[in-house]
Amino acid sequence: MERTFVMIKPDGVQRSLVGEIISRFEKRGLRIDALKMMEVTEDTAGVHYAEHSGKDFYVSLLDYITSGPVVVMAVSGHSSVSVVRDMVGKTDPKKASPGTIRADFGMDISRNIVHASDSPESALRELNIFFRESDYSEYSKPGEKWLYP
Ligand code: FUP
Repeated sequence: MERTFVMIKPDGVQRSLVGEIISRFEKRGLRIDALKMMEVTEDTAGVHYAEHSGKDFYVSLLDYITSGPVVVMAVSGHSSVSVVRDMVGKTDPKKASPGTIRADFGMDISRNIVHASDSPESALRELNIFFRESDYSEYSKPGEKWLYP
């Protein structure tokens, strides 16, 4: 099992897409291990998006991510990092494949609805920014053995 980090960004929350997005992961057979709604502080946003510091879109990216509540979650399953990235789609919704979250619900790279970690290393780093060990729940899902023999 692998765990990845997902954030439904402020536009996803404001457009009432929280249930739709979580539902896609659940129906795929992934497991939600931790989940919360929160507001991201400027400091936390800076840590999360440190790799983009100095880029031309950095300031507006931080403004956007701190502009309203987000929903953060830990999503687990076999190869969950790449499976979830594939479900989320390319960074620019205009270039994302139909059927992905970003393509199905967006058109604007600066309002691309959802974030998902791009590697197992990023997943670990990002999960540690938003969650502590006691936030995670462990449970098995009926059908899990069938989904992951
Ligand atoms: P992703 O991993 O797909 O979320 O994409 P990046 O880490 O490259 O970018 C993080 C966020 O910065 C994107 F979700 C949207 C924003 N961004 C822009 O606004 N403009 C750009 O040219 C690139 C990224």
